[in-house]
Amino acid sequence: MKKNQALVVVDVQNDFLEKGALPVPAASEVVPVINKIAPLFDTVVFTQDWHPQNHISFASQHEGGRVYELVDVSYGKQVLWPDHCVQETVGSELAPGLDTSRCALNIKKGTNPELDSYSAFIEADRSTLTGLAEQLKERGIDEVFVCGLATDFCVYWSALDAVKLGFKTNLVEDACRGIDIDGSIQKAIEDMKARGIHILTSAELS
Ligand code: VGL
Ligand code: ZN
Repeated sequence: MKKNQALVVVDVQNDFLEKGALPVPAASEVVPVINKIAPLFDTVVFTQDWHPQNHISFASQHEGGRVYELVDVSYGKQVLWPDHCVQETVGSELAPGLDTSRCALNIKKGTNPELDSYSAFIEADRSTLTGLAEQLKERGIDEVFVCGLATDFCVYWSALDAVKLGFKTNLVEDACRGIDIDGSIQKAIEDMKARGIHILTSAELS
């Protein structure tokens, strides 16, 4: 791959694996695919969902809150999730077997108790930057290849924001798995295509 291209590996963490707190079906299948493509890139970013124990996205923090329920919060609608990816717990660690030897940047997001961040670039208030875009631009990167978990949440929001922030954006589809609430994976893929995100497979990279 070229110097101006980065691989962005979103949230491949224990809590999103099959036995985790917020399991993504077949999630661990992305690990060998990511390990295969990471060496093709000079810059590899690993993001981690990194919540405090009292995070606003946890159903446990809302009276009568139910998992997958949509509630109103100060910055709009928030899906309520099981407690997941709590900072410094096993659940928030990157998945075992994931080769991070080429990691250039590690972004931790969702750290503010009052604010979620599906996106690796812009938090859910749609204005707070995580710093990733700036760090990539400093390195001369203007094209990203996004993969990881979950296709229909953090991968989707990260890819959309990459476009918004001026990056040429690609999705490595077989290096992603999704949660799929009411067809949300297909909806996310269609929306990404409509916004000019190039969908490709790992076999097309070299
Ligand atoms: C994610 C739900 C809640 C994700 C993170 O990584 O896709 N999904 N927090
Ligand atoms: Zn989260």
